[in-house]
Amino acid sequence: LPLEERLKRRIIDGERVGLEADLDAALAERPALEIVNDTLLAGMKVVGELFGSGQMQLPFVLQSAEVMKSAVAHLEPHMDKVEGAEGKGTIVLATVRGDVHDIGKNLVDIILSNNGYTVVNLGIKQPVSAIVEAAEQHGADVIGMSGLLVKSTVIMKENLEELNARNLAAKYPVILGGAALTRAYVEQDLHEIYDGEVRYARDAFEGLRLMDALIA
Ligand code: B1M
Repeated sequence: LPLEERLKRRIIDGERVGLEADLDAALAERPALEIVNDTLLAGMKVVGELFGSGQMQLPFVLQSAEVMKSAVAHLEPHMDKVEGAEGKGTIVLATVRGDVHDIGKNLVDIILSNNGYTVVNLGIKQPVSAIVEAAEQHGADVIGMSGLLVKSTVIMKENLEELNARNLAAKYPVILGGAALTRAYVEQDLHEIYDGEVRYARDAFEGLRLMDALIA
């Protein structure tokens, strides 16, 4: 198989042996972020389709996710960093309660960190109380929530209601991302209920553009 195709296959098959050598070969040809976006994410997309249609079982999805994480970790030092842009602002980032998906959230962390933002990454399955505490403790400018399950879209709504109830909505603009969300759900339905700013990020780069806009 050609290199790109082989890398994509490694994600789909959860095959780690030889991964780093292939990534290094790809790095000689293309920037790290392009490898993630065009090749590795394409592999994860196939995994999602296979799993969704019952052709792939959960343990294999987990293996694919692990290989994806190793690949991103290997590529991360090669990603462009905007030097001297530190201290642009702080975001508290979390995968919401009940949800373990964190590959997308961690990509958001990398992109924002590399572009001068301080990211307080709380991890997965975070209750709203932990998110609020961290935001207050770190003087966050923005709260970012990620979640991939349909259930998580409801939790995000509840979390916004909790921020309203604590009178924190005006203080914290919120960025939401994850596969089960739609722009309409966030920018119409959730926008209606939240007393502050709530925005949808389709991918990590839109997350970055939103941070720049919200903090400016
Ligand atoms: Co799960 N899973 N999974 N899974 N999994 C999905 C989400 C699913 C769509 C698969 C499917 O059925 N086709 C489905 C959800 C269906 C639904 O809710 N209707 C599903 C399911 C059902 C489940 C379980 C319930 C399965 C089970 O146990 N029976 C279970 C849930 C456990 C739980 O959360 N309580 C489960 C478990 C797992 C694994 C642990 C095996 C693994 C996760 C490993 C990990 O993350 N550490 C896993 C995986 C890998 C997937 C799929 C295949 C791939 C997700 C992924 O990493 N994509 C996924 C299929 C899919 O999404 N279509 C699926 C790559 C990643 C980069 O994309 O996270 O969307 P994503 O991030 C994007 C954007 O969304 C955006 O930026 C990123 C790209 O730049 N973004 C943000 C995300 N967050 C953002 C935040 C921002 C800004 C942008 O600002 C705050």
